[in-house]
Amino acid sequence: MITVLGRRNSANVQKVTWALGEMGLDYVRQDIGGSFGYPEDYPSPNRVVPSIRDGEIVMWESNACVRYLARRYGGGSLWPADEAQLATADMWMEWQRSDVAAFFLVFQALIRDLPVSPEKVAQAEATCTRSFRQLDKQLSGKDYICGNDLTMADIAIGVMMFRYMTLPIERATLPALEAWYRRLCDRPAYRKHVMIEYGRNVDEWNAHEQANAGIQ
Ligand SMILES: N[C@@H](CCC(=O)N[C@@H](CS)C(=O)NCC(=O)O)C(=O)O
Repeated sequence: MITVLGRRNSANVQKVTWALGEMGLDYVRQDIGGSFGYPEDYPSPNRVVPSIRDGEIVMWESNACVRYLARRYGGGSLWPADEAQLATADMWMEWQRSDVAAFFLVFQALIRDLPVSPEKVAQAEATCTRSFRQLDKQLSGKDYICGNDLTMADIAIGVMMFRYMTLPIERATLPALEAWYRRLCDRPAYRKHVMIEYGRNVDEWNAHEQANAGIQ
């Protein structure tokens, strides 16, 4: 049985649970991180979530976990069979790590009271718009990032879209990205694992975190 270590409201944990949901795999999730704290034997030395266990394999770093699960269990679907699509998926997963980090700052500042100046938030919002324009271009004429099917790249980037689309911020008009987001919203596993209410401030955030305890 696969074990996911991490609270349900973490976007990085959601990459893993959504991927497992798409592949129809059973797993057990433990509430760790945030207000739940960390057990002494938590695998990741950085004490961030997620980590996963699958038999002898213990690992962390959300995108590495998604790649591992997709390669082992999602051949031909989340892990594309076509080499060109696989390369594209891998590339966009790296893009997520390097180019979409600004969105985390916007989210943390608006909902979780991260102490940053309004100027820094505005700057990060502009960076997000620039990055999401690049993604909009990639998605133009396609259902998903690599073509007609959902892959691990959609998972790594798509987890952030629910928050991006529902935060009280100004958004540029990005037609292909918006159509992709609607497609994600039609997927039962996305609705279950990613479209989770997060509240409007840090108190509501913490209340939602606790309310999600124990939900797989
Ligand atoms: N590079 C790591 C980042 C993980 C990360 O920053 N996770 C956040 C939640 S999204 C976290 O653990 N925050 C502290 C906590 O929840 O205790 C990954 O992709 O797994």
